[in-house]
Amino acid sequence: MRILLHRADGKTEPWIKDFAKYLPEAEIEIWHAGEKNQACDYAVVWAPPEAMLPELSTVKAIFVTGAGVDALLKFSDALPPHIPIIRLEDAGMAVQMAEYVTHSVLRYFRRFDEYEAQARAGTWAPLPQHHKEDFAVGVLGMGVLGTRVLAALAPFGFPLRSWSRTEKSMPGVQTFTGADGLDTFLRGSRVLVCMLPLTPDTSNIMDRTNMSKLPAGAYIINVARGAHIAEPDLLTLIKSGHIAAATLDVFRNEPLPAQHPFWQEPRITITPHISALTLRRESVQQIAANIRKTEAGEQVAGVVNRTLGY
Ligand code: NDP
Ligand code: OXD
Repeated sequence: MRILLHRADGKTEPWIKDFAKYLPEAEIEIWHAGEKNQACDYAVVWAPPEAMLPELSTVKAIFVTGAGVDALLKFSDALPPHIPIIRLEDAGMAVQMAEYVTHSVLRYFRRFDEYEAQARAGTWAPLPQHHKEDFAVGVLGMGVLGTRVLAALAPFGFPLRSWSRTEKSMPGVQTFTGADGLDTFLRGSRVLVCMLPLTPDTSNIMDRTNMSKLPAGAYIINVARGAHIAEPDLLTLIKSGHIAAATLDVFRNEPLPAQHPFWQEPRITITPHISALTLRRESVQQIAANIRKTEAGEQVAGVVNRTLGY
């Protein structure tokens, strides 16, 4: 069995070693632009270059080394529809998301962002505490990662809400769906956490109209994709005070360009797309298990619905 691997960073050796450990029967072929590759059974990619599409169109399945598949699905029209695209489910990312989002919610709830600014200014001034009942946390997207984040937040006693495409049920979480549900969901969410996949339906979902529905003094945490947020609208609403602060891990253009106004806005906390890193060993183990299942004709989890875009 032959697997075609593409890594944009060129660091393929550790992946080859892990595949040798978890799928020793596989030979790994590294994709290089302009070179003739041997025919492969499977491909393992994250954000493949367009030039790789001919090779991606002949494999039995394409495995994506991430939870989001937007960087591959932008080429969906060029990829034969019968080839399954299989994403990572959790593979060590869910607990990282739980850490990141819990940290961010607690930082705002306990006003540590304001205390950090005070400390820089040499100011000693205890602030009034926020109240949990005024601090509902709303999670957009209740999938593999969103559900884990809600579970991590549950012990702290925040009112919890979620919004998804299909109906969900989770003890202690008020769930919403659809366009009508979104309106009610937003109006009651003091902290809005975005954990949606990027699809035509979710692009720009956090625009001026929707962010204006959040209660005054709301907080935004975006750990999904930059294109979920209309960036100029967020700046306007932060400057007006309607949005108190935002923590952003993802951006339309990454790395965030040096001239981007977000860098100058102290109420925006920026991290470089690290909220849940792809863990190589866990990823290779999951992909290897899924390849074995595919070879055995069994169903695998994580198959992307190309019509829905996730
Ligand atoms: P899942 O597919 O498991 O969950 C997606 C959730 O979004 C589901 O609950 C789904 O609803 C909901 N959803 C999708 N479309 C809509 C819609 N139109 N309206 C309402 N709800 C919708 O994905 P994961 O939880 O595994 O990952 C989520 C995203 O997180 C990824 O797509 C990726 O972009 C991002 N991510 C970011 C990382 C980072 O480091 N910043 C790392 C990993 C992931 P339903 O359940 O009804 O289908
Ligand atoms: C992912 C990511 O989607 O790392 O897995 O962004």
